[in-house]
Amino acid sequence: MSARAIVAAVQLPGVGDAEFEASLAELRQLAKTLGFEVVDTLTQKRPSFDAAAYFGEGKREELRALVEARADLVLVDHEISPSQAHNLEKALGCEVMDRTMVILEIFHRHARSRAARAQVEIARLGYMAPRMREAAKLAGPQSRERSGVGGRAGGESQAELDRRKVRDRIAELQKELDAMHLERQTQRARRKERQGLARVALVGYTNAGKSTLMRALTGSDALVADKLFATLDTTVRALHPEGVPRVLVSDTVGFIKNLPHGLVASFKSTLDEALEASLVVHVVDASDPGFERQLAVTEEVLDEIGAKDVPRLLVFNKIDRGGDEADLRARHPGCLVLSARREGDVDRLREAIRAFFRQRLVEAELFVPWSKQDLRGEIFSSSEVLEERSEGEGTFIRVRGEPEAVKRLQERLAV
Ligand SMILES: Nc1nc2c(ncn2[C@@H]2O[C@H](COP(=O)(O)OP(=O)(O)OP(=O)(O)O)[C@@H](O)[C@H]2O)c(=O)[nH]1
Ligand SMILES: [Mg+2]
Repeated sequence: MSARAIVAAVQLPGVGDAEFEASLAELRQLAKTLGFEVVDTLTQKRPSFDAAAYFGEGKREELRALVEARADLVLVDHEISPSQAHNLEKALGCEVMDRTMVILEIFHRHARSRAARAQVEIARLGYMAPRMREAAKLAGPQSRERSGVGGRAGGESQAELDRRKVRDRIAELQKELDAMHLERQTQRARRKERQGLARVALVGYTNAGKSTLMRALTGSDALVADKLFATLDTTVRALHPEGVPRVLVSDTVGFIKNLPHGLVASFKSTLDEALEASLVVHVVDASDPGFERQLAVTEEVLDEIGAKDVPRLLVFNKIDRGGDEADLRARHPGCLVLSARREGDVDRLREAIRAFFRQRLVEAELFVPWSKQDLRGEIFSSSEVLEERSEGEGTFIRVRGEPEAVKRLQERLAV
């Protein structure tokens, strides 16, 4: 049987009803992703969070009665301090998870690759460390005595020891990640050499349909799921059918409101893919009532990771489920409105991507002497051959390709 959860939140004065509701709905979706059954929602308007226990005393009692009657845990729609969490748990007599912890838990469960797992663990340790300190503080002085046995460094408390362990572990993971990062960079550089520079990254809010579009565009088998953060690793595939230039598409981790800061930092390297792309396709779920906010959050995170200046193509997806197409077009000039479920729509997106990369192509005439005919393979694979004629000392080949690819061919022929 799945755990029963109550979703609970304080509505602060500056937060409108629609925004508040959307955020609660999102937390319910997050809870569902973790396999919880959400049995109730409890909210309270307050000028600020209760400093000691997030909710005021009356609400805490109401919540406690609800928990006793029908729930196993409470999910709070804010990040709360370690002592607030601890006091709230004591008052309610059940486990309390805040929004950050819920998201971290999802990332933890969905992480597959070595890199993603290490990144999530760093973020989790960063989140847990102050909470461990809080628990140790509350455990009192006996925890200090415990550290005396076993001949550990004199006077070091259990909490200090734990803290050092956490720090060491984070440093160790970071070292691993740096090594993986370096390896990825080398791979990427090699890929660039071999396959050219036409890169497009699909980015957007979680559940917007990035992986669905990835599948449709590339014929790959990216994981698609009606879950939040189904994708944690970047995958790269060629746009299908292949053309010139060969375009590589990458699918990336989704964004969310209040993405825990530890995660923004750790997923930065994953999102390097987006930074290196020549084109960012920003996918938005047009059928979601909160899509404007989701769009804004994604733009913010893109800014934060330094992708502000990468050319953007805005794509409103899921239009088959809802959304006002005319309004979207009027308000976001140059956007595409489509459904990943309609083949014709996906063709339009593919064509828009191709058109973007075609604009950058240059034409050049290469002279290939007989002694360098072994370069023909490279010429044909890295650019489009428009015309070819043999004359005297070799062949003239007229090509169209990416500026970098053409330049590389010219350099190879010059030596
Ligand atoms: N009706 C409809 N559903 C869609 C469309 N595109 C995607 N979906 C559904 O939306 C859900 C999420 O799709 P994904 O492709 O996994 O979304 P994502 O952006 O990759 O999500 P994360 O990896 O979690 O960030 C799935 O259930 C899809 O089948 C669409 O155009 N129309
Ligand atoms: Mg995905």
